[in-house]
Amino acid sequence: MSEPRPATVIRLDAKGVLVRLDEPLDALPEDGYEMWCGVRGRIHRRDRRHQKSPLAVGDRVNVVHTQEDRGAVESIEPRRSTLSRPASFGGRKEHVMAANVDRVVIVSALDDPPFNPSLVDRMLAVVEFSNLEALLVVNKMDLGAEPPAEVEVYRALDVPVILASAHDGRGIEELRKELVNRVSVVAGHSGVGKTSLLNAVQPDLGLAVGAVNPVTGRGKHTTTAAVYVPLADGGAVVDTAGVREFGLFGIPKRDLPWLFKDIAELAQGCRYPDCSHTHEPECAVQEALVEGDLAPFRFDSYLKILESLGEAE
Ligand SMILES: Nc1nc2c(ncn2[C@@H]2O[C@H](COP(=O)(O)OP(=O)(O)OP(=O)(O)O)[C@@H](O)[C@H]2O)c(=O)[nH]1
Ligand SMILES: [Mg+2]
Ligand SMILES: [Zn+2]
Repeated sequence: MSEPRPATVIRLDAKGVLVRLDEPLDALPEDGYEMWCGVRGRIHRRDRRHQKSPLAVGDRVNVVHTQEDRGAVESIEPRRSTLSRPASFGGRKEHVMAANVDRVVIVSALDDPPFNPSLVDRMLAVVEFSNLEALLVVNKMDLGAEPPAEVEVYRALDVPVILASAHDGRGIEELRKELVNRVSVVAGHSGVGKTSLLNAVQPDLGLAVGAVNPVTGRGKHTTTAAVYVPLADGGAVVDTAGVREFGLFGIPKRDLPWLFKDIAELAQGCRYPDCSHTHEPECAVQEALVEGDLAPFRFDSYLKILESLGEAE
């Protein structure tokens, strides 16, 4: 049997784990980079019992070639970052959507399905908690004249925003530049055009896209599992399956005020250092709301998450 070689997990399904080797191997078909692997029993589940699966797309692994186009995962490297959500609503198991990423590209559509600031805010909180960078893409800008009003609020929070359309090509060059030489994960509701944007950035990808259901206005969950796509100019992107809800995994309720940058900054003026900004006297966040110095939609998102964390605990 051959010696272990470093590789990246690019897909996971019932057939096993598809990896991309750092260096091609002559014995493998096509370009020699991809190999289907099983996972050796002894690494299965070690340290990752609370996770839906011990491996995630983006994981760095060491693999051995066994026969034809197949091999086995021998060991898993520690992760430098993760983007996670609960494996089920209110569940205790973690679903790692992508590992070893630098940046989360939050995609929302201008319309069809409608722009959803509360999902953007949830994802920004998770990005902050996970020590990742955020990039917001408002796709389908061909469907209207004006960007959503919330965009200015995000820019003021230092979140870079790209106004794009996978259909007419605006913003695509800008997005391509942002994706190069780093690893990004693209996330958002089904049908917002995550996969269409990646196909526009790199036209030879040919990933499947699906129409939005005209009756419900929702996407049809065309992308069913995360897939890691190396980019021609360097770097990689993980395309993910659209989410209906973006639950927060492992975030203690008391940390939430610090994950909303605008609220965290205002909170320095609150009387109580552990102010939840919901009922306490001399709350600078409440004052800012009255004065118009905090966007009401941001506070609404904060409250909604606070309530949902209350239910889960
Ligand atoms: N008008 C318009 N439609 C778009 C644009 N981008 C994507 N679409 C359409 O939106 C639908 C959904 O696109 P997908 O790329 O499959 O969306 P997705 O976010 O990957 O969806 P899931 O894989 O289900 O999570 C398709 O019918 C696309 O043709 C755009 O910029 N403008
Ligand atoms: Mg998709
Ligand atoms: Zn307060």
